[in-house]
Amino acid sequence: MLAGTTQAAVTIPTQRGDNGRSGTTPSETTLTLQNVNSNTFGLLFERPVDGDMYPQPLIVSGLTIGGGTHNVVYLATATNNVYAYDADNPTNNTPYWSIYLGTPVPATDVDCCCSDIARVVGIIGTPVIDTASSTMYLVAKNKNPDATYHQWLHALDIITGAEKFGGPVEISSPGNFDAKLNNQRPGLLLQAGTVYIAWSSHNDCGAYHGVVIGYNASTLAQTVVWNDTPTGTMGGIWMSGGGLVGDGTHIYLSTGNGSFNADSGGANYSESMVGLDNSLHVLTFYAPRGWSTLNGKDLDLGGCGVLLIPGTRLLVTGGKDQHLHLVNADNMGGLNGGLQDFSDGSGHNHGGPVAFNGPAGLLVYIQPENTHLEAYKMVNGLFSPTTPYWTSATAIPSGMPGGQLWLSGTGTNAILWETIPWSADANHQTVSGVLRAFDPSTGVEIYNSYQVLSRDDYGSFAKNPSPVVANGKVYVPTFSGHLAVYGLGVTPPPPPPPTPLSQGKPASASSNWHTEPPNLANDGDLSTRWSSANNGNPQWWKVDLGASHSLTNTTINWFNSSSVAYKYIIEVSTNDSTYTTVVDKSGNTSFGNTSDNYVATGRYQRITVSGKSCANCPTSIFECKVFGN
Ligand SMILES: [Ca+2]
Repeated sequence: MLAGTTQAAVTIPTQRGDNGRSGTTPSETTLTLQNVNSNTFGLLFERPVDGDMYPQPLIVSGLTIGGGTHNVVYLATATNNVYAYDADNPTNNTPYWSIYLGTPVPATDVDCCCSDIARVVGIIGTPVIDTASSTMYLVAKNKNPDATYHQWLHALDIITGAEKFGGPVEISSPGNFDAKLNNQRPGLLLQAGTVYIAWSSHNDCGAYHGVVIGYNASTLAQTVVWNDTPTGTMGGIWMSGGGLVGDGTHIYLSTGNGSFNADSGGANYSESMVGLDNSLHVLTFYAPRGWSTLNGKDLDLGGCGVLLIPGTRLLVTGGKDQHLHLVNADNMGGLNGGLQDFSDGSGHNHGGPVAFNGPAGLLVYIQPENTHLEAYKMVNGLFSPTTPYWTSATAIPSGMPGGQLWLSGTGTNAILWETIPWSADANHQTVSGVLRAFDPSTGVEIYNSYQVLSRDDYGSFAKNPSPVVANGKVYVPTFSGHLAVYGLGVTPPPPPPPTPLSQGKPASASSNWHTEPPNLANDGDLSTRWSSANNGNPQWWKVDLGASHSLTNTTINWFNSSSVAYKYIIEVSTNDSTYTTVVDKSGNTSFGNTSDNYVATGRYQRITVSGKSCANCPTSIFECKVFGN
């Protein structure tokens, strides 16, 4: 913490910060709309990791660890590595502890149609931390030397990394769960002393089921299992890594394509939102209008994170159907039920929505793929209207997955953060990513990591996890082998090079080749040039600066400068009639571009070439740049 700050230390123990999956840090006061800009905010430091960060970073503040009191950031990767790093000290690049949880599964072992997870499948879902018992729960997927596949629930001491409670325990539920086919994608939920874990599949490979299994957080004993397609198939619980939603006594989730007969009393809940009690009994469900059409086109409802809008009993999610879906958590309404279902763009929704009750009222933000970041206003528990309150003008990439959001601060100090691919489609490949920050009331971008790319680039976009804001810093997971940490106090970027006084001003010459007129020597383009009409000497080129200036330097990019020495003088005039020589290089025998300093005042400048080391070549200049005030 910086001296003088009074901000309470923030802990982020679970995916999106809390069991409602709000994705917000309301207590953040260090980062403001005024100081988050590329002059003061940028990349502070990185923490190395082995593997791609599908899980979101977690933060525990004020921990007694490493011989002191520290804020710690916990990182997990698809290679089954877990790290506990200092969250603040830029130079402390040695983790307090790290642990390797065994050989992950090659992605090609479990994919059956196309690449989804980039390289290997180890830890994918975001772990959950119980700060009361100092325990982190996570699921690792392994391939053994005998080519068998396994998944294990680990309970790690967050101070030491040691296994706790007799763990790890191997996950098993015959008929419901398959260690190879099932993909532990959603963030884990810790609620009522139980760790709830959900699974989808890899692509739609094999005869899998969507499944939720609960384990006693103190004994790691399996306590409850819910199969969402017990008499059918599929119904994967993906949520693009979004966590199972909990309110203390209920669990909410969404499912992908597969079997469905819940509307006729059956027990199959594909392509639905489902509310369960803590014993995993279904209490309520929602299946969208046009269910069978969506299902037939692989337009899963369950491909997006689910948000319990803070202060309400409303759940909102997006679908691959390019719609937002709003339901009452206590009575979702069954097939064709729900409160609202309307188009929110031209692509799938993946990263879940974030809500903010600020100066503009209650807004819900989402960035679907192929669609600009947008905000929808809620009035009296409904989206009103169902068209965006604002749509950001910031450019978007083409293709998956859209953006992953987080909101920090309150009132007029709130900032909406986003990670998103810079320009390419991250569906089946790893691509460059950008961190962006917006004014949540207007959608105006205030910062992005490409503004000073040499300082702020984080590398490859991490698919699934959102950035996390805690204690004045922004933690950005990547697929580039590190966590990137952003904050205040960076070195400002160097000022842009001055524009020459001469650029674009009227130019003339003693002669010119018909396709290479004088203005091509001061058009700001190093690929175009003025050339004399023939090889004879002398030749001159002249520019009218438009007004008298104090002049300090002339830099010339000569044609064929690496093999031709130009003999020249530079003259300055106030009236285009009387010229004074300010640089005399009439004896020059050196190759290369030239940069000459001098002190002079004038409106006109003339370069006269009296000779060249090459007899049979023209006088030609790519760019002549005159600098001054
Ligand atoms: Ca040029």
